[in-house]
Parts: sequence; C-alpha cells; structure tokens
Amino acid sequence: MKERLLALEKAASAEIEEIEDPSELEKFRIRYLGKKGELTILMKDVGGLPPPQRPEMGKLANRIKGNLTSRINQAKKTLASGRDRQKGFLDVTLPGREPRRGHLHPITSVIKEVCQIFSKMGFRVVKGPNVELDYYNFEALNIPKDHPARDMQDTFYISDNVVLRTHTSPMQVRVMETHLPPVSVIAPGKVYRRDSDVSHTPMFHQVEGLLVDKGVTFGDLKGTLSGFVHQMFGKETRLRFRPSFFPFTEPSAEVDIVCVICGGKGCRTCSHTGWLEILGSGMVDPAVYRFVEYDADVYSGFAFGMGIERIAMLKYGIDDIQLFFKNEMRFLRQF
Ligand code: 2U9
Repeated sequence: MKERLLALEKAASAEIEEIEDPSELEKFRIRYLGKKGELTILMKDVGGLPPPQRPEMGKLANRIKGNLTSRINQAKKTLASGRDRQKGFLDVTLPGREPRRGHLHPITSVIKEVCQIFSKMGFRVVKGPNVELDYYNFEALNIPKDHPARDMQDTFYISDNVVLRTHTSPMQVRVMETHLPPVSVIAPGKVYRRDSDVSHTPMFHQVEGLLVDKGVTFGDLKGTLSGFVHQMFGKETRLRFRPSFFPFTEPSAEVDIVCVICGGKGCRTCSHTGWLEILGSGMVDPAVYRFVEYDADVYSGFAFGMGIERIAMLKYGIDDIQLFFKNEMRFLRQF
C-alpha cells in the first residue's frame, strides 16, 4: 500500500507541473481526487487493511491528499492570472504610465549650441570624412612630413597616406578648394589622436571655424570670438587673447576665460592662474592659401578651433573626460 501511495504522489506531482490551462487542471483534480479518483480509491482500500497497518497508511494518504489539494488550488490561481495577461486584460481605470523621455548626449547638445551661435553670425555648417588623406590632414595645413607638430597630433594610420583625422581642419581645406571667398564655415565632428588620460580620449569632438574674405583683420577675429564666449558662457565673462603658435595660423592666439570655479582668484582647476584656456585661433597663414590657390595678397581670414569635451567640462563642472563615454545613465541623466 505504501508503495502504491508514494508512486501515486510522484506521478501526480510530475503531471501537475505540465498543466497549462484550467480545464486540464479540473480533469486532473477529478482523476485523483474525484469520487472515483485514484487517490479516493486508494483511501478506501486503506479502510480494508488489517487494523495495525491502518493508522500509518491513513496518515500517509491524508498527507498526500492535503498536499495535492493545496497544489491544485495554487495552480488554479497561477493559471487564472496568466490567462488574464494572455487575453490582454486591461484595467481602463488605472492611471496612464508616462513614457520615459530620452534626451541628447551632453556632447551633442554642446556641439549644437556652438553651431547655433556661429550659424546666427552667418557661418555655414559643413561635415566631412573622419578617414582622411594625409594631404588634407597635415600637408595642406602647413604640416609637412618632418614637422614636429606631427608628434603632438599622432594618430591612427590606415595606410602611409590615409589617417583618422586629428582635427576637422581638412574640411576647411576642402571647402576652400571648391569655393572662392567669401567663405565662412564651421566644421563640427569627431577627431582622433594617440592620447588617453583624465583630460584626453583617443576620440573627441571639435568645432572649428574659418572665415576668409577681402580685408579681414585680427579685430574681426577678436570680435567674433568675444561674441561667441559671451553667448556661450554669459555676457559678463571676461576673456583674454594670449599669443600662441599653430603651423596653420600666423599670428596665433589662445583664448582664455576667467576661471568659472574661482572667478579669477586662482584654484586647482585653473592651476592657480585664474584663467582657463577654451579655444585656439589665428589669422590663416599665407602658406595655407598657396595649397588652395587663393591669392594671399588679396584675401585674408581667421580660423579657430575648440575641443567640445573641454567646453562641456568647464560649462558643467565635470572633472573626468572619460565620463562622457561610459554610457552611465546616472551621469548622463543630469544634462
Ligand atoms: C584651416 C586653417 C586654419 C584651426 C585652428 C586651433 C587654432 C586650435 C585646438 C583647440 C583645442 C585643437 O581641440 S584642440 O586640441 N585648435 O587651437 N585650430 S586655429 O585653424 C585652421 C583650420 C583650417 C584651413
């Protein structure tokens, strides 16, 4: 008797696991617990056993019946809730769920903001290839093969003459090749350098600008870039032009703004100088005009370039450039 009861329990246990709808479950219940059910019959047989065996077998049969009943009840509930879901049960009285809205990456927002400011001044946005000829990335920008500036802009080489661009300047060369002055363009996009630390990543974003016409002076450069700084960082922001060197501009100047952290007193962020470098600029070197066959005696112009991650870090007070590229939602949600 004991073996028959335990075998029944094992079989019923395995079967109930496979049941997928309520009508099957009801059939199962009748098969085991109905009036003529397998367990009901076995329980009647227990009554016919010799008296000394009855208590033990009765207890076992009752335990199996109890377990089976509670498993059937549990399965009933599970199948009922599953059926509601399958049918697409809809409680129209529930309040609606607001969809989570995404937003632009902070780098994309800053690129858009910079481009918008220059677009309003009359600059046209141009975009071009990330994989460039050495000629457009270096040669035509007055950086020949043996020039020391190549060390500072070491990059990823596809072949001897094909590189991942180290700045967006090749675009301005391409524009000058195909358009006579007046030219005023702004070139945003990804650039690549062999660089990696808390303030450098092998890929980053730049916006560069170029304006060439008759009679363009350093005064135009100062006016344009001051206007940009005041729109980007606020009209009270003080700035200064500090002499510098780039192979493609002469004279060249770097633009600093008063430190956004200490207001000029000196702190860790500004290396105790009170100033933060935000972009580079200069009058286009006549050597560049020779590559694109512009007459340097007739035309003059200015160019500038800025690293977008740096601008975003200063604008939002971020101290690690890597944060922009980790896809960490807790960081990105803040912008
Ligand atoms: C042409 C002629 C001149 C673009 C310029 C800079 C100065 C400059 C840096 C800022 C931070 C690069 O991202 S960064 O590391 N850029 O300082 N860029 S003038 O000059 C040009 C461009 C194209 C035909």
